[in-house]
Amino acid sequence: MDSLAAAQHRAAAATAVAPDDAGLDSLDLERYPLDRPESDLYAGRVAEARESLADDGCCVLPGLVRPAALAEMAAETRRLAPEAHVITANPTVYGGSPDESFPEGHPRRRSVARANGFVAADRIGPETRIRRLYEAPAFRAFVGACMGLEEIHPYADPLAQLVVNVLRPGAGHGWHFDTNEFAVSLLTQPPDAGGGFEYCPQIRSPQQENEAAVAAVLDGERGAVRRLELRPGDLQLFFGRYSLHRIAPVEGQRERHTVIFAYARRPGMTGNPEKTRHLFGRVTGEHAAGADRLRHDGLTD
Ligand SMILES: O=C(O)CCC(=O)C(=O)O
Ligand SMILES: [Fe+2]
Repeated sequence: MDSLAAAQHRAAAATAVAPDDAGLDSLDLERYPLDRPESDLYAGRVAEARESLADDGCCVLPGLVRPAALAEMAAETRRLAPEAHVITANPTVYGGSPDESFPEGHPRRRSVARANGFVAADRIGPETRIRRLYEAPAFRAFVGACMGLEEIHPYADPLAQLVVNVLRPGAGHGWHFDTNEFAVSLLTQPPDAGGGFEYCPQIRSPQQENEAAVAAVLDGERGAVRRLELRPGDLQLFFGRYSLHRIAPVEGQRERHTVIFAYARRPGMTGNPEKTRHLFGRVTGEHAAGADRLRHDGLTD
């Protein structure tokens, strides 16, 4: 091969996207070169995300999804939204039923209003842009790198690993912790008003539940609360297992739709059966088989 042909060959090899990574076609790869992990720009994006996560427990990647792909994703979430299972019970911030054996005011004794609906992962087909992006190894590798981890895994829960969160007018999604360590959200349809994301960065840790601080937030204390206005197409990364968070009630006529891409540090973990039944109205064989016991910390779900 002469040197020009060799250079062209190298350039083509460097930009060729592996078939598994076809879902990267939804992203603005000029701005976020997920197809070029060796590039300086990639390293810069990862460094920015890590800084923001360390500082704040949350990070936003503005405009990661291309506008044309976002329009198709929004059409997908609108089509799927009627399949959402709307939550009616009000669990604790940990997802279980309130437990009267805890003292008055303790977060395990208090229920929190939730009225969101989830479209489960098994309703989201392989042809959708949202599923294709979730499945792309290069997307997962980038999310892991931003989180400061060598390797992350798809959350093995067959219902909760990829969901559309649907908030109808008037509905909010009360204070809670997620079971999986980190979540990535993409707003596909903003409401007319309301529906803001609020969070308390790393209010608990694997070593410390910090229930007194959680109770204070439930009592209306705002000192630890931060607020974020997401725009459609921005990707938000945060530590949902450690950062208490909620979505304020949606105002106006339009539903709020987000896609939640869920990841875990280790393979095989699923939600517990009680929480799963509550969130999705059903469980699967994996839940019944007890995969939820694969916890790597002693925290309450
Ligand atoms: O819809 C969002 O922005 C986040 C929802 C959320 O916290 C969750 O689904 O656990
Ligand atoms: Fe959450």
